[in-house]
Amino acid sequence: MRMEAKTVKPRHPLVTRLAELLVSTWGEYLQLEPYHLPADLGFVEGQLEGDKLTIVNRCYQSRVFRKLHLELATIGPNLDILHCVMYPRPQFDLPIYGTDIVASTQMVSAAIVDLSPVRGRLPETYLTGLEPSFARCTNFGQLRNLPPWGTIFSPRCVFARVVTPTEADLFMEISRAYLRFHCEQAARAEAVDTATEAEILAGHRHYCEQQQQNDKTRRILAQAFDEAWAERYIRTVLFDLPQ
Ligand code: BLA
Repeated sequence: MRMEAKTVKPRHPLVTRLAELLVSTWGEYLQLEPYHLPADLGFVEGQLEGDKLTIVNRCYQSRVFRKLHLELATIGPNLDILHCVMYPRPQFDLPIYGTDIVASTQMVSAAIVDLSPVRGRLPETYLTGLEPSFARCTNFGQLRNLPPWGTIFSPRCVFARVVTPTEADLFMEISRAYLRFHCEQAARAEAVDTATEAEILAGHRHYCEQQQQNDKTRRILAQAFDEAWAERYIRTVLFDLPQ
């Protein structure tokens, strides 16, 4: 394991494009401040069945977001992963933007983007605002079913296999629309009362607990490092709870 500041070069164009979109949109809408991850977990390297696993994290915070996390991982010669979660501070009644891309050189087996509710149901403004983009999902050749722990996702969740360049463009356009809509909502968000805040915090906890059940993520990390490392990484970097 090494700790020096480094970057990975993702090789899949969809991963590169989405990473650039996320960082540039954050810069456009939000006043970014640094967010410090545990010192040894910003850049990590491991071995997965002889292949090198490299993880690079970028993390910020802002007035409304307690943690804006973008992770890029490359495994061996042809697997790229993008993971991103925008955790609002629990004082703001906003859903959680999350996206994950699992890409091999040939195709993207999983591309998911959602604004996940934290108080039971996605607010009406979001349901309506995201609808035109969500409706374009019918243009994906293969939509995927959510796993059993995926009850946290909203009715506007997009989960597809991405094979053609047209599908890659479509995923980018939907992601861009979801992200911009969300940043616009966040810009005018105002703090809630403490009772609502407690409810939101419970919703964040539930979101993280469900995400922690994704065995596919856990297996990759545990194979490249070990079970204890995977557990710590999942609980402190990927799906940590606010203090
Ligand atoms: C699926 N996530 C996966 C898969 C892998 C990873 C290998 C299986 C791909 C497939 O089914 O085709 C791996 N994802 C990782 C790793 C990291 C990662 C190693 O982020 C980080 C180090 N996952 C998220 C977020 C969402 C998410 C934020 O991290 C959604 C907002 C969803 N990933 C998600 C879902 C699946 C998935 C729903 C499919 C799981 C399944 O079908 O069982």
